[in-house]
Amino acid sequence: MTKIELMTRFAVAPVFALSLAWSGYTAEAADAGHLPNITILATGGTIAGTGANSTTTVGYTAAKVGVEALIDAVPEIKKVANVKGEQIFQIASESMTNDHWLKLAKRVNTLLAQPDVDGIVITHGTDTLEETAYFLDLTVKSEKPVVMVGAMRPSTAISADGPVNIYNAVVLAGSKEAEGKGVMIAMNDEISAARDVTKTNTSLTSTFRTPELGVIGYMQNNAPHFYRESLRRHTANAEFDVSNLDKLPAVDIVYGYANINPIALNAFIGAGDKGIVYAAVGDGSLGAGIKPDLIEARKKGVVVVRSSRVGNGIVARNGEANDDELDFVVSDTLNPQKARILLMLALTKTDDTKAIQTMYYEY
Ligand code: DAS
Repeated sequence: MTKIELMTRFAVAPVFALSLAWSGYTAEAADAGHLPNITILATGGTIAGTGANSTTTVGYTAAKVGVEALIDAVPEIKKVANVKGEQIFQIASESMTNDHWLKLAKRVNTLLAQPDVDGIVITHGTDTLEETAYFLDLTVKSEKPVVMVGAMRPSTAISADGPVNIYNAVVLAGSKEAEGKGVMIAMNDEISAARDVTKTNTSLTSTFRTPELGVIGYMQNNAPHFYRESLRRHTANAEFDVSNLDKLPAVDIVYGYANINPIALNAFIGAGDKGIVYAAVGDGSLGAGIKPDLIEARKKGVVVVRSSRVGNGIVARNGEANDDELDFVVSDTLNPQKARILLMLALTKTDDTKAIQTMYYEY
């Protein structure tokens, strides 16, 4: 065992065992004869990160600890599920790409098609966790639970949040109540829906929030407690099939701000983008410095989606711009990074803006 793994096991197991004692964990609670079969797909991130010492919570190295060490650091997992680990990637999630997403979605669908797999947990960096979660929410072809989990403190830190997050994610993925809820995020004892959750703080363990629409439930005392679910289409009820896709249409995001200029937009158009998401100010407002170029982009056949940098609320169709006349699409409540994901997948099906607009109201 490497020094890192020793540190990892040493640093997290006692803390985690203590926290389980507090949560009233009883090994007998799980009926050993009927444990769910859960596969953990590890992709890297802080949850697999290591720091120079136990007080290092920034400036550590992400994506260092392997999936088996993550599982070994939480021995209680094996009392609530039959767990298998796969190291599908080992990257910090700021480096996640469309290619990673396609590979991950295909692997998830292959595993969930197996009768001996009851659910999947994906350990992932927090920086793009919400994006991967939403991509899977639109491309997983199963009702079985898929739960994403990360950590804001490296595995070597005092009170690392990864172990209890992984434990809760495995319990959630193995629970009947989690079926049909879409891709979920289980962190900080909360259960969030992939469509609406977003990272709201650079360093707090409570960073994943759904500011106005709220969490869908809590993890407490080794069980999920649900209070609502998303009304939007997802997973088995989604129309997108990536099984035969090797790449996704080029879609980029242009960020809106005072004194905006069209240089970045026109560079994307010149590079051949099929779609643009404009992260506009306010309710999707188009400043004089960008509107003509967005109109020109549409005339060249690029699908233009008005989203908002504000982060919450509906971008109203025909509100701040005449979308009917300009043939633009609005993102509804999807933030720009998620609006990009839906537009990429929409463009694998159609370039008809009326059909694409309908997708933003259904997903
Ligand atoms: N760099 C971050 C990432 O991999 C670390 C983390 O928060 O997981 O997303």
